[in-house]
Amino acid sequence: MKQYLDVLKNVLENGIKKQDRTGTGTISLFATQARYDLREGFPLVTTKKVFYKGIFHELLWFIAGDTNIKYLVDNKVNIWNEWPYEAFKKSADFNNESLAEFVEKIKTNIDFANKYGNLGPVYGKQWRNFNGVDQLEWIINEIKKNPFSRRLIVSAWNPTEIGQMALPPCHTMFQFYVTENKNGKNILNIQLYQRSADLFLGVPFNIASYALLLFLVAQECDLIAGEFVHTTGDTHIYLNHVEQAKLQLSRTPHKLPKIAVKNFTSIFDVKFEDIEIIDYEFDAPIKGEVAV
Ligand code: THF
Repeated sequence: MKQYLDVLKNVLENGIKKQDRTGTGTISLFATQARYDLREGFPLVTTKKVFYKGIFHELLWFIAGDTNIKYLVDNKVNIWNEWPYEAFKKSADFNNESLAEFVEKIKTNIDFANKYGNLGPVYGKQWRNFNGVDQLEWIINEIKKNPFSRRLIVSAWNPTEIGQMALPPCHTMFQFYVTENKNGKNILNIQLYQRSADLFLGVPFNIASYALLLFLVAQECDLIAGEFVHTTGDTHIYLNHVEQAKLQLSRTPHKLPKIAVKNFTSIFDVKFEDIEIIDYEFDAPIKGEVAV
């Protein structure tokens, strides 16, 4: 994962200080690109331990079209809790509950989860129902029927619904591209355009998430998973992540793990338990606060 470390280094060295919505402050650089070839291994950052189970649950949650944090918290994935909690704090029902108490209520009280666990029409909603269009189903059929199309695009950026989202999408759109392979199966590639990239916390998640999406769509369409091209707009390191980023840069990347999905029948029926990461070698975890 030298590519990831190169972007981290580039932003640390060339980024400029920039104020941001959360008030944390960042070092930021506009427009970077990194390429990860899945034929060389699964791109999971190795210079810190990455909570990949959370990433896999999150992707299955997107694919299912779900936008309520209940599925995530039921599966011990706590990466989206801060946003509905902020909304709950502003509601009439708020009684000084802590974030942990809020999450416990989401787990144990279904009416509460329905009322306060929803993030609005975020990723899952747009992938599966963008003003009535099931983009994910459409794109899979299109790759199968018309693999060399130049229109293999899914957009999560829906201006008609942004106002209702807890957070407008950071990964705004992706495009597939099939490369002909005379010696075997054709190769499926994906490019993500991410408008805002939290390099230390979010990006290791985002890379692994889109790599898994590429892997699953390739399985579904009987293609080989090739390159994931990660293009980022506002590429930033929060000021309270700078030391963590430097620590990571002092480490040497390990060889990449492999991924396998057992009992694959369809991308819409993948079970979390069937996704396997093989030979993941990693360095010690590094903590960092998420900016809300
Ligand atoms: N907001 C911000 N500021 N950064 C983001 O990366 C981000 N996301 C999603 C939505 N808003 C965002 C949420 N994704 C973690 C990782 C990904 C997130 C949010 C939080 C996180 O805290 N990771 C820690 C702990 C993981 C754990 O063990 O629970 C980590 O060390 O990786 C961009 O998609």
